[in-house]
Amino acid sequence: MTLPPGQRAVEGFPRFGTHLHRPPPPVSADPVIEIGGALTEPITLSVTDLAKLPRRDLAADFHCVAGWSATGLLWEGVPFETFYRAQVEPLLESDAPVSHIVFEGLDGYRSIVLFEDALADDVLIADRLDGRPLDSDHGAPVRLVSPGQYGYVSTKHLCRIEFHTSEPPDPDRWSPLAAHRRARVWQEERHRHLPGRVVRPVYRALIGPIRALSARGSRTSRQ
Ligand SMILES: Nc1nc2c(c(=O)[nH]1)N[C@H]1C(S)=C(S)[C@@H](COP(=O)(O)O)O[C@H]1N2
Ligand SMILES: [Mo]
Repeated sequence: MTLPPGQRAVEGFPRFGTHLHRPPPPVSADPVIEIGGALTEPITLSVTDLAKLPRRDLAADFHCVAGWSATGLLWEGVPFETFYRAQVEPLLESDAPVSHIVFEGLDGYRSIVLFEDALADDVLIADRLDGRPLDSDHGAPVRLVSPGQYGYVSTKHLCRIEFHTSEPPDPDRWSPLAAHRRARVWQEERHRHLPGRVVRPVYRALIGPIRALSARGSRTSRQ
C-alpha cells in the first residue's frame, strides 16, 4: 500500500479534527444545507433532496495533516460536481467565474476550497460510510470528502456552502498552521507558509495526545 509522503496508516478510522474537545453537534430531524454567495438568490436544500441526485461510491484513503491515514474507506454520496451543475450553476449571479467555495459545518468549522479542487472527480458530498449512514463522529448528516486533499478540507456536518468569485477573508490566514490553498496530499501541501517536511516532526510529537482525545472514534470498528 502506498501512502502520500510523510503519512502513516492507523487502525480503524478515528474521529480526527480540530474540535475534538467538544462533542459532535446535534443534528435536526430534517437537516438542510444553505447555499449562498454569488447567487441570484440563496437557496436551502434539504439533505433528503440532496440524496436524490445521481450518486456514486468512492473507495479512498483519508489523510489527516497530522500525518495519519485511515485506509480503505468506502464512501457513498453525491459527487460535488453533480450537485454544483444541477443546483448552483443555474443560479450564478454574474459572468465572473466562481473561484473559491466555503464549506461550513454545524460546529462552526469552515474550509475554503479552490473551485478546480472542489470539482475534481473524486470529491463527494457523502452521507454514508462503509455501508451505514454517517455517524456523528464522522460528519452526520453529510460531509465533504476530498481524498486528494488533507482532511481539514473535508468539512463534516455540512450546513452551508458559499460560492465566491474572489478569495474570501480567512481569519487564520497568517497563522503558521494556516491551511494550504490547495492542500494536495501527494504534493505534501500541509500548510500555507511552512513546508510540509518541516512540520512533520512537530505533528509526530502531538499524535499521542491527539489520539487520546479522539479515543471515542478509534474504538468504533469499521468491520
Ligand atoms: N465540521 C468539522 N469538520 C471537520 C473537522 C472539524 O473539527 N469539524 N475537522 C477536520 C479535520 S482536521 C479532519 S482530519 C477531518 C477528520 O474527519 P473524521 O473525524 O471523520 O476522521 O475532518 C475535518 N472536518
Ligand atoms: Mo486533520
